[in-house]
Amino acid sequence: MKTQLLAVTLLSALAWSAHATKDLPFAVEPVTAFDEPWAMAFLPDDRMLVTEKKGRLLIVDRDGNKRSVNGLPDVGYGGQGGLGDVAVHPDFLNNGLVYISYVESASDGTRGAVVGRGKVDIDARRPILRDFQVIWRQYPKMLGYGHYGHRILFDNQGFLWITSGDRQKFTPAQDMQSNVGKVLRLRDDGTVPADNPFASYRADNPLVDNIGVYDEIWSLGHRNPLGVAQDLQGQLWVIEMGPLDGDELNLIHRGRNYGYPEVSDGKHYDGRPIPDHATRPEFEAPKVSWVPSISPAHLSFVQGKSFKAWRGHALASGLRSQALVLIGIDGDSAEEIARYNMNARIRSAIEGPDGAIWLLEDERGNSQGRLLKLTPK
Ligand SMILES: [Ca+2]
Repeated sequence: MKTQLLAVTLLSALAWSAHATKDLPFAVEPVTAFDEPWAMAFLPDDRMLVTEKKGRLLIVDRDGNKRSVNGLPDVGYGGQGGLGDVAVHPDFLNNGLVYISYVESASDGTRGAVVGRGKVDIDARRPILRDFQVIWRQYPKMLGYGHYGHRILFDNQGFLWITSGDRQKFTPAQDMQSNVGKVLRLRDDGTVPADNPFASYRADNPLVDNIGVYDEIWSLGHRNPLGVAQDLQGQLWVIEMGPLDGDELNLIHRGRNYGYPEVSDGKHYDGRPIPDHATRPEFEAPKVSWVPSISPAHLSFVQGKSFKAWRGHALASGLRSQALVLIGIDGDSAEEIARYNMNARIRSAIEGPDGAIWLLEDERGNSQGRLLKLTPK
């Protein structure tokens, strides 16, 4: 009886899987799986680094073989927090530098995201994160377990970008005495470039000089920005999780205010309305806003090595929408052009050096999140 039930379950699972993928314009190959995966980044040799929220960093080859990197800092795991993003320094082949973001807990129970960097010899028999140092902290630390943001990106000029979520506290996104609810631009060692929009603002205001965060800010008024990527023209885009509906794709301009929590095309979870973006033209409006929401968890752009028709398009990973969302970019405008149902919450989607598109699923219930390899049919 048990065997029969198992056989039926397996057959229906296979049938479901065939049904789920037959209409997709790409083949889907599961490669391996992880415990609460959050982010991935490619290494120069087409291996990748993958983070798991509970605090593991893994080196993964194309066949899905994994090796754990030792020596990671303690992470404040819980809610939306834990180990977060991972990025590889543009000069990794010479300096071996790997950047991670994670949640740091203070003794009084407050938390905040931090970004740190260390060196990894990825070919060592037992890889270790060495000379680790924290180079950035969310300020101030706050109570609560959500909206850390903490995506990190190196742009094509070598600047380090950090997205910092509003920690579910709303108003700090407009508060220039905090780096919460902002998009930040730093050098690779965490110092502030002199041409940041508010760098001189700090210098001109000795009373606030000890705060030390104004100068990091590139743009403000963000809610929970979970994706940051540069398009093929070099423009910077940020995708952010809106409140109840109202997710946004924003083209990021120097020193601009993106409006949260003063405006949003969504509404608060308790039903309170928020004025739409259109009512306050002084705030930068999103290029795409999603009502209902897609719950975007990540953003990347496609070079089109294998997926040639997608060249220049953006990929947004959907959690609640369980979708891979394809977004067309035309100059400074954008629109959703396709949505592929993946039947799983998608954490991340990145085109690899091989031209395949790699998807990282979120964990689902007790199952692990899979790494999927997408190739054109
Ligand atoms: Ca906005």
